[in-house]
Amino acid sequence: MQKAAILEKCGFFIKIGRYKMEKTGAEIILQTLKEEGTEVIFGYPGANTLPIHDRLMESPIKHYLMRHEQAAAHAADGYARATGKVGVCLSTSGPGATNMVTGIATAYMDSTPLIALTGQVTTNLLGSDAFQETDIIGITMPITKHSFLLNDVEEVESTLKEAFELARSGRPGPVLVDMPRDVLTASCKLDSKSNNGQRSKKQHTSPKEKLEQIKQIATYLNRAERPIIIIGGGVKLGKACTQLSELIKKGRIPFVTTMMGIGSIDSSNGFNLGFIGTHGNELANSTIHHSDFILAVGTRFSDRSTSNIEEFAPLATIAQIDIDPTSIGKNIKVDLQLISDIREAITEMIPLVEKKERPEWFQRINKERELSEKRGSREGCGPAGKLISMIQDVMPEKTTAVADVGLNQIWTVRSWQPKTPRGLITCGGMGTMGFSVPAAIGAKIGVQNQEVVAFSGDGGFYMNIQELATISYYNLPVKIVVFNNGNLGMIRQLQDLFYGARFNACELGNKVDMVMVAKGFGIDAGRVSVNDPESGIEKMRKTDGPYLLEVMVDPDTYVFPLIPPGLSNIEMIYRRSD
Ligand SMILES: Cc1ncc(C[n+]2csc(CCOP(=O)(O)OP(=O)(O)O)c2C)c(N)n1
Repeated sequence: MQKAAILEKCGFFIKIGRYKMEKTGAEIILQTLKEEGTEVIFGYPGANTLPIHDRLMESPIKHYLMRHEQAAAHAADGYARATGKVGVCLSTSGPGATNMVTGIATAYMDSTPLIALTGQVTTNLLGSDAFQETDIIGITMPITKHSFLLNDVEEVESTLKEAFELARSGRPGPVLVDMPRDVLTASCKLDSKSNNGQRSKKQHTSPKEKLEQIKQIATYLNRAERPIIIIGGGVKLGKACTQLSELIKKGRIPFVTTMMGIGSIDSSNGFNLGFIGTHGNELANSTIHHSDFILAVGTRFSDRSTSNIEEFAPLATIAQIDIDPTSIGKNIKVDLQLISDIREAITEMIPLVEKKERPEWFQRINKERELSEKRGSREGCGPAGKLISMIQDVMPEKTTAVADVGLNQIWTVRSWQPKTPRGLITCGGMGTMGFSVPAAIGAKIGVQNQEVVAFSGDGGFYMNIQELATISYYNLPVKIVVFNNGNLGMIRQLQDLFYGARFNACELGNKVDMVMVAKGFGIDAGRVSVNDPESGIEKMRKTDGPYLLEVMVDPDTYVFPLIPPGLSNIEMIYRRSD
């Protein structure tokens, strides 16, 4: 057999110029991505994705070569969270695809719109344990909105369009498209079986029913003496921040947020009581506890927000609005429900909400605020929190902060005051260590005119340390702040408080010279003590390119207050000795 014929049979051959009117699967994918607004792909190649990488050379879409597929998914996730667009990541089959799984699950838990493209062995080998074959569809079904296998080149365009529609519609989330190599190299006429991604849109509630439910919620809200609004991540995703802000101001209703909801509404309007949950603000938790009516918008009441569900908001009637029917009543029994686009629902509710002063409710809240400040609950972030605020003070107003996981995450989300809904990015649902650096790469590429600072602990930083090479190679001016306490700090705190200070498997040690490591990757770096950070912050600020600031922290620096596991959200502890 001739070489060309052999290559074609093996699914390697790209038929350039042979079928002038036809396109290969790879070309169709890139053209559809472009039509769907994709400007960048975060990826890592393998033999099974080479047909795409080859065609990418002629495409206006820029491919960023990450150093690990997990990081490619986090970068696409960070890009999506920073821009509101759909992020796209690409890996090869087998190990490349499984490496992306953690990143896909992270996006799924926080409803980030993402397209994960995975290479796959040729269709004739599917199910034969072929080299680098993995059933990535089976693996990812529970962590995607849907996972598609491309069986036929004629389905490529319509499937990809459907994937985009799914990723961004309703409650957004990741969608995986698995691409056998022979489908990428086969060709067909474009549009042959296309349905242009027009899915039948499910109507869950009739408009009349919906209006009735909106009226009912507004009536409860107007009658309530101690109402409160809980803002979840769905408010940003549903682009309902302005409308909700208007409703809050009109009804003078205090609000709290979940961790994902932080930054949705301008905190300086005086109605923000902070965020709720295990590591939330005391005032937010206690106000929820005493409220008589809760309007929960775009939140699924995760266990991290509610703590002990049996004792959550014992006095309140609860109304929940969400676009995702499966989120309604999923974790907490609710009294009133509305399945709806949040922006539409709130817009319709504004005229129905009465102007009220609520002097007694605010008096009570202010008293509680004073008490909690006396108990010292605001100082729980200590010197690390101060350093984060100092960094925010010297950075431009629209700087985006990306938090990792651990004590550093709590320090960051409690201390960084986002000025825009997308000004603080963190992974709430999965709590994935190693998220911040790759997500900051994606965010920086998405919002190039804005500064991006990643905050991490030493443990999380090691988890995707290879991405320093990506930052350095593309000279991305990302700033990285690593809190180095030589420990898995949050684990250490839990062992200290709840396991009789029997520390095990939490010490990382201080043998690694992070400044030298960063410089080895070609990134300028400096080290400061958390108590004396000015010079380091200034150097970081003045550096045009990427910069790593290593911040030395005492391992006994913890985060307070917190709700011990299993307790209700008013049973917080304030110090080690409580
Ligand atoms: C991938 C992953 N593995 C394990 C955990 C469990 N975990 C949560 S916080 C934490 C410690 C984080 O340590 P570090 O990154 O040093 O941050 P610090 O708490 O010291 O700020 C660990 C191990 C996790 N969230 N993610």
